[in-house]
Amino acid sequence: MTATKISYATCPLCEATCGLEIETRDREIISIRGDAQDVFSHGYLCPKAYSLKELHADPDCIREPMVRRDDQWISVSWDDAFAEIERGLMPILQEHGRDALAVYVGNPNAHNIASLLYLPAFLQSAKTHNFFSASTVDQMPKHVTAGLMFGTLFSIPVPDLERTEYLLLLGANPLVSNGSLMTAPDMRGRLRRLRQRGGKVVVIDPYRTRTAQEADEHYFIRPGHDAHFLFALVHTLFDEGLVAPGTLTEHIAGLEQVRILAEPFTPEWVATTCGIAASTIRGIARELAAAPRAAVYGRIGTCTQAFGTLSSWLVDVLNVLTGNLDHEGGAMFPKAAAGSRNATGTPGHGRGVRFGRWKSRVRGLPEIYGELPASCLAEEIDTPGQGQVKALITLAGNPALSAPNSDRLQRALSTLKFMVSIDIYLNETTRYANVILPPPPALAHSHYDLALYQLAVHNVAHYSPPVIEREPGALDEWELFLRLAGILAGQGYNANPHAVDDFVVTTLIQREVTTAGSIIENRDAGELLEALKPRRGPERMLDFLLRSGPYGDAFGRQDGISLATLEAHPHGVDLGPLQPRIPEVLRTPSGKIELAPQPIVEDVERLRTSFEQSLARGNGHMLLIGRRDLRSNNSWMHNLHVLTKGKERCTLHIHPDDAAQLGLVDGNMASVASRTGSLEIPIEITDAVMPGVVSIPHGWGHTLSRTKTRIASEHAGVNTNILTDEVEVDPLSGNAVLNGIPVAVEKVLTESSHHAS
Ligand SMILES: Nc1nc2c(c(=O)[nH]1)N[C@H]1C(S)=C(S)[C@@H](COP(=O)(O)OP(=O)(O)OC[C@H]3O[C@@H](n4cnc5c(=O)[nH]c(N)nc54)[C@H](O)[C@@H]3O)O[C@H]1N2
Ligand SMILES: Nc1nc2c(c(=O)[nH]1)N[C@H]1C(S)=C(S)[C@@H](COP(=O)(O)OP(=O)(O)OC[C@H]3O[C@@H](n4cnc5c(=O)[nH]c(N)nc54)[C@H](O)[C@@H]3O)O[C@H]1N2
Ligand code: SF4
Ligand SMILES: [Mo]
Repeated sequence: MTATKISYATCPLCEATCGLEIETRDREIISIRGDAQDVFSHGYLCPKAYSLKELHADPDCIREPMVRRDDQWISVSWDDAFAEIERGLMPILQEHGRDALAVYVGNPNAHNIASLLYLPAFLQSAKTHNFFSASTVDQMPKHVTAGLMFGTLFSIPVPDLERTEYLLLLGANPLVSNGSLMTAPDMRGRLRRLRQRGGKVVVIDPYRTRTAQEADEHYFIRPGHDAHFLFALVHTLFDEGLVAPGTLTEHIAGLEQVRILAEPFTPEWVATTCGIAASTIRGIARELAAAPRAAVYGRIGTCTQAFGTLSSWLVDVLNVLTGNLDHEGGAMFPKAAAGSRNATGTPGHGRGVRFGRWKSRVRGLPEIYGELPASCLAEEIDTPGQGQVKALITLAGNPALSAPNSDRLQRALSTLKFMVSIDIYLNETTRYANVILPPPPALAHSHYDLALYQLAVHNVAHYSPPVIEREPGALDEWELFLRLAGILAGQGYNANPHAVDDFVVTTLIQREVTTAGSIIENRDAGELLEALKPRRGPERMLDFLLRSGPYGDAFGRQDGISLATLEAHPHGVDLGPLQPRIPEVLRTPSGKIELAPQPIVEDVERLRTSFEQSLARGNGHMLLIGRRDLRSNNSWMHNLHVLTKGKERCTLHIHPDDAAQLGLVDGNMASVASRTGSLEIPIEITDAVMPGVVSIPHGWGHTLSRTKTRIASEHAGVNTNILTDEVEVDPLSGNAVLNGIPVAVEKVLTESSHHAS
């Protein structure tokens, strides 16, 4: 028997980036533990990490390329799969143009270095305007405000958790989600320490979450009313003379405009709709102003709603007005070792961001950072006319469950002429594909969190090589991307990915040496390319990004890091606590923090006039929200016994008062109906949810035919996105509204199956 081996790697499952210690024998995982020496997570793990072992051995996982012939899936060679894609896809593009292809990129790509590095090249070859991603069912409002206020899409301030003394959290449940746009392993430990040093945590959420239970104070808010509430805080700060941006003053533009915009939002007015008393609002504003180190943080509950961008903007406005932005213990800008646009080029100003360079064909919604809203995907497929989408490529995405109005989207997917998926499961989305390409298993490729370290509460860099050797003949994810790119670029199905890779890295180097202010400005590109040898693929790109990044060795010109440094530190490299970065971090054309960007200012009127509408009450106006569960991960970790065993979790949470009024009984079934559809679901009565609000988790509903996820179908649940409405978006970001959906709830008289078909 071969000896066992111990490896260290980063958990790829959520944004916390915990360090794993993994024992393997050949390609088998023997055990997974927290890496006690990890510089960031210090051994912390959540229950999901252990499930990587079962995931790795899941018999339902796709291991070979598959081609669908009618309703039969057959395994084929890689060459045959790519040839099939070329035969299926290219005639459609030749006949109908490039926009006939849509691309949808799902959440796991955010954790995948190959995707992050090679997606741009792939999209360049695809040459379609119809690019969609999970970002517009998630955090796009944060990218919009980051771009407009600070100049780049990832300039998102994060709470300096290690030093803050007052944390106001809205629409986030980091004790369950393990944090988002705030990379911080062990949120429970971090919040405990915050409180132990005398700090205070206040949670604003229509649900009394685990995070709320651990906080000092929790207030229910009516879903979708965060912008009202936050504006009332801003109003109070001005009203009571508490605005104190301190050293930020010389770096901000638009302060007076913010004051004028906040004028109508008195706490008394706002209290009538948001459900939080005026005295409480004033109290929170005063505490926020008085705390020496405070941070306001808003996450998905504040993004996936009709005022997502306004709410996200107001979060940062409050951090500025109280002088906490960019200050120790406030909301600070991480400085990532690689790939961060606010750490390259000339410090202090830049080109800023521009949106709406093209519009979606059917609804005319603007492009944001090259993307169109996922809420538009169905209509782009099912609305005939010039430019109609006829083919789709999904990359690690399950929009059939995760995007709004999934019934319509699923119907649309069934009409596609050709579809390709890179995925590990035959699931609700990939069942419509003609070809499925499997990536290597999670632990069989290298890992570096290019995106998430840009959001980390402590500056770290951690690279891990593959823990498990790839099966002979299996392709790495970057090779999949580049072979698809080769097909789309007209180079044929067997174009050599290595040649494309050389081209991609040369372009990258070329761009950096001609960037004013870069630490490798004016260097010889050919020489640098030579210096990266013999690396290739993501490792070569990463080495380049690290060496030309803010801690880089500038290819020998200075003391600094390279990929070799990270390879020598298997538990990660600690790059220190967050440091103040203003004005250097800014990339706005003015070189200022834009406190009142024009598009945002123009949207305030919509908020102001939304009051009447939001006063509607009663059944038909119950508001549906989502919830996350520690042992789940969006739609795709339900095929694992370790995570699904136990009591059913896909239930309707409803307040006892509402249940009594509607005659609902715990454990019985309720029907829930919205504009887009209806479903039946078991009732769970709990006063953790705000009266007038009901909650259903997303990512369930594994009842569909022609899928192959055996365990998931035994714990099927229902798909809440049958109820969410693709028509409702946050206009500035195009983000889907997935919380605060008006629904009617009724008891189901006959005891019927809760499995929606
Ligand atoms: N109602 C409601 N809807 C929501 C949300 C909500 O809160 N409420 N949340 C939204 C959010 S935040 C998000 S991010 C989206 C997620 O939306 P999606 O990204 O569309 O969905 P996921 O469930 O993350 O699906 C991931 C897909 O990738 C596959 N996969 C897993 N690992 C890998 C891998 O290593 N490589 C490849 N190639 N494939 C892999 C899985 O099989 C699955 O098909 O859902 C959104 N939908
Ligand atoms: N265990 C687990 N972890 C995950 C995931 C998972 O599915 N399961 N998904 C991952 C992904 S893709 C993401 S994006 C992150 C998300 O991470 P978080 O943002 O922390 O997500 P949630 O836990 O859904 O918390 C959102 C909270 O918003 C509340 N909420 C709903 N509507 C409103 C509203 O209008 N206003 C306010 N103030 N609150 C509202 C909900 O009640 C909920 O408590 O989690 C990641 N981590
Ligand atoms: S918290 Fe996230 S990164 Fe950490 S072990 Fe759990 S799933 Fe993995
Ligand atoms: Mo997400």
